[in-house]
Amino acid sequence: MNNDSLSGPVREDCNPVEAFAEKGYAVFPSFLSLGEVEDILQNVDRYIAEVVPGLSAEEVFYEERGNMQTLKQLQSMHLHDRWFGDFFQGRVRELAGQLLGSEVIAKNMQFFNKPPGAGRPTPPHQDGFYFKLNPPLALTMWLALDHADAVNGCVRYVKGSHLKGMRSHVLTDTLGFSQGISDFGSKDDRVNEVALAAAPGDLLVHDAMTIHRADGNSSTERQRRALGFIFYSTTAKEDRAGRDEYRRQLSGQQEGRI
Ligand SMILES: O=C(O)CCC(=O)C(=O)O
Repeated sequence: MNNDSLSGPVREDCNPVEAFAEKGYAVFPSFLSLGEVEDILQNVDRYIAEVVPGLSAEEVFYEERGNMQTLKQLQSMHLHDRWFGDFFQGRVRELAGQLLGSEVIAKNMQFFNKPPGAGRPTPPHQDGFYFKLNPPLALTMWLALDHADAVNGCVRYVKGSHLKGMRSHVLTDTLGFSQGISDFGSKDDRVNEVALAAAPGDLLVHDAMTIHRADGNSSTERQRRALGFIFYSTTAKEDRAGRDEYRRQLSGQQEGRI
């Protein structure tokens, strides 16, 4: 399925907190200036050159094993580098608190890439399935570092899906996105899916229950880089047994792939 009616990240016509509550996502065009994005990209390059060589396989994923050109995901960047750690505590954290209406925990900072010609699709999923929170009060921010569109795999949200409960998920063979919705593609999913084109500096934010996915990168030259920021509300409690079971499945999957 490929709904190609692309929406650009136009400024919300209502209050972003209300848009977020109603649709399950909100868009913040030009959240960062191009200069700030350039600064991030330089630090990403530095991180890849200096920090990545010392990280474990759970924190660095490649589309093709051993091929550095196909780097697709970095986990927990805030724990390994002061610059990213400070960034995580800044404006993004303040916005997360406003959208969730509570104090927040800055949980995970990620780098997502879809390398040209190699970037595979992101399976449809709800982040809350991975987070194992009760209640599932959390959000994810997705900050575009390149132009993202239907060709190189922009993010697609199913509007209003955050109000319709947790769908069943099954293990996928996509490294970095180990769970996908088993019965995705209903009429409701298709009618409500919105593909969000984004420019460098645009920020997309989605609720932990919002269904989202992305196509692969079918361009031959363009990367599709982004930073992800995950915040939990302090009012949400982690279901430790559920989380441990999920980690067990994930490590089983990684042993088979790496
Ligand atoms: O970058 C992508 O393709 C998807 C990212 C994602 O699933 C997320 O930020 O929760």
